[in-house]
Amino acid sequence: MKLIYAAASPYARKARVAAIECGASDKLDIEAVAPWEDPAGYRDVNPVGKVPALVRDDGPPLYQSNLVCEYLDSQGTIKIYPDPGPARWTALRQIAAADGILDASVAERMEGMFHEGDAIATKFIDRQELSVKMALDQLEAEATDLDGPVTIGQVAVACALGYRDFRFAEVDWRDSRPKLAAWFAEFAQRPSMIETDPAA
Ligand SMILES: N[C@@H](CCC(=O)N[C@@H](CS)C(=O)NCC(=O)O)C(=O)O
Repeated sequence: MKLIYAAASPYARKARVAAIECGASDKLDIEAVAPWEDPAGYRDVNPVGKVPALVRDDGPPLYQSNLVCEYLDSQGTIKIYPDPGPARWTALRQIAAADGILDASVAERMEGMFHEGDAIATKFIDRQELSVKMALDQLEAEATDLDGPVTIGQVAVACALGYRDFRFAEVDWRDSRPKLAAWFAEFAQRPSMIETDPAA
């Protein structure tokens, strides 16, 4: 199977980290694309033109990072999606917060890329930053839920925090969130995170 990704994409990073953590990376080829350039044929793989996408050996391609991650988990040797029960809801809630941070951060970045000067909608940007702040505050309040064996929830949160550091380094998130900062400092040292670091 083949994972189609872009090195700077935090959603694709989530899939790459998940593949490594669940032990599926041996079965995985990876191919970098530039989604914004609409590579020829890519919309046959992912009609909405985004990364990541997964070309499977046993079925049609999968796209949308959480779907890709869940399939990778089914192909791996170590389960990172907890079984049904409270731990699974905790992990899925962490994904919701992490994806919320990413969706708001990417939308904010797009606003800056596609508009200039007075055309930039500051009200829109402020709203995205509020979403990021509130989701980070939730993760800080629930930081003990991030302890324990690696789950997809931890992977998603780490990739969201990594994206903030990568694209929004000037906006400090650590000072008022010491537990989240300490957790991330440790998680960021995992080989899966180092190998997929967009800044490397
Ligand atoms: N919800 C999607 C978001 C993926 C996404 O937005 N990827 C960006 C890169 S960070 C992309 O490919 N953008 C190209 C586009 O929007 O056309 C997922 O989880 O896979």
